[in-house]
Amino acid sequence: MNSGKNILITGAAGQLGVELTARLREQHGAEKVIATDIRNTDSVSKSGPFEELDVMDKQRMSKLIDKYDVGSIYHLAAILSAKGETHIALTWKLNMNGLLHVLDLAGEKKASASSRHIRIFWPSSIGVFGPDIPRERTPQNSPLNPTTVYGITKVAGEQWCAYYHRRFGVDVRSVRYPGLIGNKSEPGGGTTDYAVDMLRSAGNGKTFTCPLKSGTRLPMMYMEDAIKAALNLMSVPPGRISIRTSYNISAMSFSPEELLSAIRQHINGFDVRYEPDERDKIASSWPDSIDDTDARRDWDWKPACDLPGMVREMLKQ
Ligand code: AKB
Repeated sequence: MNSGKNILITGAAGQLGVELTARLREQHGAEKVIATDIRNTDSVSKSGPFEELDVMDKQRMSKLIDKYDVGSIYHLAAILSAKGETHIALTWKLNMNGLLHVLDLAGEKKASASSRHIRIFWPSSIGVFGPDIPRERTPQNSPLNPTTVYGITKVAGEQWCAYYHRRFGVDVRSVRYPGLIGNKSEPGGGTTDYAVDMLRSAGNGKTFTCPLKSGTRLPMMYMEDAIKAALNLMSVPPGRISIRTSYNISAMSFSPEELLSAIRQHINGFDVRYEPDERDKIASSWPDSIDDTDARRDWDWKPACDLPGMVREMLKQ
């Protein structure tokens, strides 16, 4: 068996990708972490190896895996929920084909003469859930009836991960991320992006126009915890992983009005105007909060940052 030495990240210039690339380069050395994205971005191409990669190009992905002796892939490239609704066919194509290429290549290279073993991290999302779930502490095994094309790709993706693990022994691991909040990179195209945008407006002293109703609660997570979840899950021995679709994970939950009052602890005069749009419909079909008992049991998942801590960190930076 040959476990490749290096790490490849797709979608490295995205919101999670920028911060995960930086952390992996700190931990393993810049030359061991190959950032890829559809376009070259200084945020990831200046600090280490970078290759342009469209995840729909399986041949090029295969060449890069061999060229860099890749043993782990963080496959992050995807179109998110709000943008997906205006690019339906592309979202299906990119989100599904990208994942299938990664899974297929891991299976093919494991079975080939070089017997290369590749461990994969793929983020799923609370977007797998739909309006028929218990909204409080949504259990791991709830019905998966999403209302968005993004959610459909995540449900199908979870099933493909379990299938490739069962059928070909591909070591793929996944979490259902809530909305992610960080300040080193821009979110793009998500329903939960409003939270980062509201914090930015507060920092810039501007009134924020909120696309969600004041009371629409959603599960959220500070970027530090999101990175910790990915790295912890990727580091545990395969035998500890009992869920090969995707793990529920949770950190905090809040509505726009709860975020507003947490921001007002620091910036008294900050104001929000509510103009709910299509994003509120998506958010209203998602959980209020998540039950992450299985992740806590299997790989000791525990978030560190709550709402006041997240707001403090975001406004500081
Ligand atoms: C989105 O809002 O689309 C994402 C997600 C929760 O998956 N942030």
